[in-house]
Amino acid sequence: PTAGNPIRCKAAVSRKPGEPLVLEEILVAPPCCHEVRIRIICTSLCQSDVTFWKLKDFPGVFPRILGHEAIGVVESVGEDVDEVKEGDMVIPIFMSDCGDCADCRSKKSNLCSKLPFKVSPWMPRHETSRFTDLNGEVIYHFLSVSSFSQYTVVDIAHLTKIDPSIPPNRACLLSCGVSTGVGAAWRTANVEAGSTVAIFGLGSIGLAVAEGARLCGATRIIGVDMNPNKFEIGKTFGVTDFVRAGDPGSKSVSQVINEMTGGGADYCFECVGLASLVREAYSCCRKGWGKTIVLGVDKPGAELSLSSFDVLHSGKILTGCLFGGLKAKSDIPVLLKRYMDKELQLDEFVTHEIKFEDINKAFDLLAEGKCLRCVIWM
Ligand code: CXF
Ligand code: ZN
Repeated sequence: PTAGNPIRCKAAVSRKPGEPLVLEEILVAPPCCHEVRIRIICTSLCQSDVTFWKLKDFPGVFPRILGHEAIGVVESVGEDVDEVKEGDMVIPIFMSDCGDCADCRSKKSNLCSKLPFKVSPWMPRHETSRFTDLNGEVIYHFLSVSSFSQYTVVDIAHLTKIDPSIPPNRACLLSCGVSTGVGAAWRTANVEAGSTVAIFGLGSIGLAVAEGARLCGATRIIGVDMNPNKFEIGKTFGVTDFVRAGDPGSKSVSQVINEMTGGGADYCFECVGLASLVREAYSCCRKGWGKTIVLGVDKPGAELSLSSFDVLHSGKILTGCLFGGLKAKSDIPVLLKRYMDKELQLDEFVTHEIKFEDINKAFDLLAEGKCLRCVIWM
């Protein structure tokens, strides 16, 4: 009978920025009201974990438990939780879907205003921690998920219940990266059949955008990357053309794409996290109707520069999205079904699978650019 009591389990604790995670025993408190304690089955490493692991000052809270792309089983629920019960399979998401604020009720937004997205060290609703180490010291949360622990506590607004028949090492990809990319093409851009798409950066997010664009029926999918080897893997996800960035040649990437497409791509996606690339994407987006979508995360404070005159007579749209603009509770089950129906590819994203004990290896693999998704089994 674990319900109602603290659980002692293993977690990979990030004690100092940029230093290897420390596998240690911790205590996980029972869930408070509107919260759920889950046993993580598997988790995978997303670039945002690495970004925040390395950041020295903002928001410098240590020790903390990173990880936000995962799948788990409900161990126990707090008061006022009736959406899930013990034994249910759930996916945690860093974005909330409360279901009753103005944003959640609108079809047009996935930016919940009841528990708005922030990089907080606490549980989202009660602003306290559920983790302590064996010396009684508080361990902080990350993105409302903290999945690098055998048990974690997640607010019900950040959980989506799923059909347990999907293999966990595939379902966990829908928790962040793949959903973000596919969602950006599907929900945010609303790519139509026959469109031309340009994707800046062919990491997991860019490839997931390609996958989403392919499912939407895009006929031309142009991948842009500094690494020419990315074209091969890109083809698996529907990339039809490749432009190498950073070539010392005379033309900029946007010039090349403008020429290739006779005036720009219908949809451009920035998936690297460089403000300068957003400008590049915007300038090879078709005048009159082109849409540029920002997915990449640049350094806090990074600014965009665009000519006001160019924007004035462009007729283009520039926007960004979190989690691809998806509403977690209603859209994840749709993606999951498309995987089960063999339409959406997930297997191809999983390049590595490792044991929890080896979690630091996942950081090395991602840094070396050798992996798309590394699934970590708890
Ligand atoms: C990101 C989205 C942008 C801010 C940091 C977290 N989400 C998931 O990887
Ligand atoms: Zn992520």
